[in-house]
Amino acid sequence: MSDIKDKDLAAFMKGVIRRNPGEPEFHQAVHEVAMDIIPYIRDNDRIKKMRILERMTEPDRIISFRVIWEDDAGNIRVNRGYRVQQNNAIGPYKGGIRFHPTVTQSVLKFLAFEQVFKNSLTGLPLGGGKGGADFNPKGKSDREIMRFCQAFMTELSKYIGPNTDVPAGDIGVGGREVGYMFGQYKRLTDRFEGVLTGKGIEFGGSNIRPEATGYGVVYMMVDMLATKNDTIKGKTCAVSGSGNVAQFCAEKLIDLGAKVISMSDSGGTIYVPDGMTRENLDWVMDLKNVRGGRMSECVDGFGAKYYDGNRPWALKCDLAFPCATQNEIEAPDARALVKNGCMAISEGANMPSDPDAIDIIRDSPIMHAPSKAANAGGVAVSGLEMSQNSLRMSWSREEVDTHLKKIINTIHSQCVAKGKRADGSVDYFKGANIAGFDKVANAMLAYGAL
Ligand code: NDP
Ligand code: 2IT
Repeated sequence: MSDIKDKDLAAFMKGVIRRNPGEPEFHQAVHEVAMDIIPYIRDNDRIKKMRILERMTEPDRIISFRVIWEDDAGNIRVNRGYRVQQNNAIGPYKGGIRFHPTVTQSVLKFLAFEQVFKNSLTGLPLGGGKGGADFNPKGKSDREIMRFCQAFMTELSKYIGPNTDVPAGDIGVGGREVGYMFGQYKRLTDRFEGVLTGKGIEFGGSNIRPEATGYGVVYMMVDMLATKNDTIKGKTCAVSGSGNVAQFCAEKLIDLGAKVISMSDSGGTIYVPDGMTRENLDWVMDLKNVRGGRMSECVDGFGAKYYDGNRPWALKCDLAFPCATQNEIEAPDARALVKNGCMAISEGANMPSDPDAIDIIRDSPIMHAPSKAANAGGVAVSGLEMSQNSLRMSWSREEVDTHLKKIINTIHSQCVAKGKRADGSVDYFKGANIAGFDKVANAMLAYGAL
């Protein structure tokens, strides 16, 4: 970041890097926001005097704890758990839990920081947080997963609550893990309350929550294409990932008549030139959610082509949906997307495009919805799950889906309102950053200086 031209931005980033050494993902996420916000607040003396942006980059607190559990062979295992409570200016801390061996404090801080802006964009009263552990769920038995989740919650339960901090799922944490964690919270506290979202439908979960992130990513694309009087139908779509977000992104695309030509996991990518059928997707869902298999098995499963390397971005596509993990679109990937005439990208994963890729895409005609806008459907329906828990009600699939579409549509409108360029095109990154910032900043100002 040594080549930053804006002097205020360079000074600000220098401070962030000094205070948070060795946290490159966090620096990247803050830089991506600050490059839009610093020019935006340049003449706003009140926001500058009250140090709002500086305060937003400092988590309210970070809890880090030891997680001890026993594997099936009777060995004692030690992992590190975290909860980053970033900002609760507009509501209780809210954000997922990630179980993956690459989890570090830096990764969770970037996710928690992003979550603050995302949650603000939803229009719901949700602050931002994120948690997780460096636990690798791959190859673990169901009982090992259960023991880990229980051990993790034994400590986490001290810091969360329905009006304090409400975790949910993320990479490596789905309905099963949320169930184990909710069960342990209930056991420890004797309280049945909306302390986690993404719960099973039988114990306070919301309809459409499993689908919400993936569906929302596609609804954002629908709204972007509508600005060009275009639709999804018949478009060739490259999807990465094969987990929760990728699966329901692919499902909605197939429902809307698009051609899904790829999915991937950390081992490799499947290529289906004529587009996946609903049956192919069901096969993948069973492979990933029930059998715990690898995408390479799709070759025998339904005749997919397969190549090593977990990125589909060199495949010619009209629309791209990164739904795996951070920094999965780098400069060469971005160049390939531009060269192949990709029209638009809707980000399902958090921060999937690295800074060089963002620059390349910004200089191209590609419409590019950032994760904090495009994948906000997941946390938005989590917010609706909290509402239903408070009301002791359960809304129908249709009701929740209608809310979800409306929320994404409003996020799209906010991006357009705050991100419109002089030539009429939209900088969705700038729009999302400014719209997300405004609400949190105004709340912080209302609370006064201390
Ligand atoms: P899952 O655990 O269900 O799936 C993750 C997918 O991404 C798998 O296909 C996995 O492959 C792949 N993946 C994970 N880490 C890597 C890596 N380091 N390199 C390559 N591939 C990787 O997670 P989700 O679908 O829930 O999450 C995917 C993304 O969406 C994440 O960025 C998450 O933060 C984001 N997100 C999730 C939301 C949710 O509601 N679940 C909401 C908003 C955003 P493999 O199986 O080989 O590990
Ligand atoms: O990144 C995210 O928005 C999530 N993992 C979902 C968070 C939530 O609280 O539903």
